[in-house]
Amino acid sequence: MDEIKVIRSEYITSAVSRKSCPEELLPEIVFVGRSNVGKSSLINSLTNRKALARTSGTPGKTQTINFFRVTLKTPDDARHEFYLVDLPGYGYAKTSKTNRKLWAKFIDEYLSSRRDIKFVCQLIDMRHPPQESDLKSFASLVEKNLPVLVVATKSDKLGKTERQKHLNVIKNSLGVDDDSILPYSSIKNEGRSELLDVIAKSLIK
Ligand SMILES: Nc1nc2c(ncn2[C@@H]2O[C@H](COP(=O)(O)OP(=O)(O)O)[C@@H](O)[C@H]2O)c(=O)[nH]1
Ligand SMILES: [Mg+2]
Repeated sequence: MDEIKVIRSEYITSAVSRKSCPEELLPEIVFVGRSNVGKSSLINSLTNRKALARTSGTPGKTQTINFFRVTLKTPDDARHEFYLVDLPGYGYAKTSKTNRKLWAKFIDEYLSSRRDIKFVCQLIDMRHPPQESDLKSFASLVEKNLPVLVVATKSDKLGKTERQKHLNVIKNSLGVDDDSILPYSSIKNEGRSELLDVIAKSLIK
């Protein structure tokens, strides 16, 4: 079978409040995770772009909800448009409490806003067990009845044995099964075609 191709991707806007989210309603695939988990890198890898989402070594900069419009082509030659939505990274130690509360409120409003969210990718750094903030984020998504795919990032940093061990720790601590977790490496593009597959399926049904 031919693979799913990303035939177009463009930055649309950075929203600072619910009101500044795009008016045009398209299906949305959302990405959430701690600062530095590899979210921007994953977005670039998925869209095959070098710097669609800016990556940086200094975490905590993204305090906006960033919308990218992406067009996929499936093997039947059909085109599917969606927004790839990049939420502000959480868990950044240097951020003030007030700031953190504001982010939480904004994210919460967006996730509860009845936009057409197909599913949320909860990114977890595969090298470490989920942190307190990851568990909180995951629980709040589940509580909102949003379908969640756990994406275990930076898979290239682990050897074969560690990899399985760490995946099991993540699965057990979040209580998800094999179908709801996907190892990903933005450097090797591991997991890319699987993620495109999940996205395409969510857009079709
Ligand atoms: N080895 C490896 N490093 C990664 C991967 N993804 C991201 N990184 C590195 O992790 C750091 C943070 O990545 P970034 O995408 O900016 O994270 P964000 O803050 O979640 O957007 C950068 O130094 C990236 O080069 C990956 O899949 N493998
Ligand atoms: Mg980023």
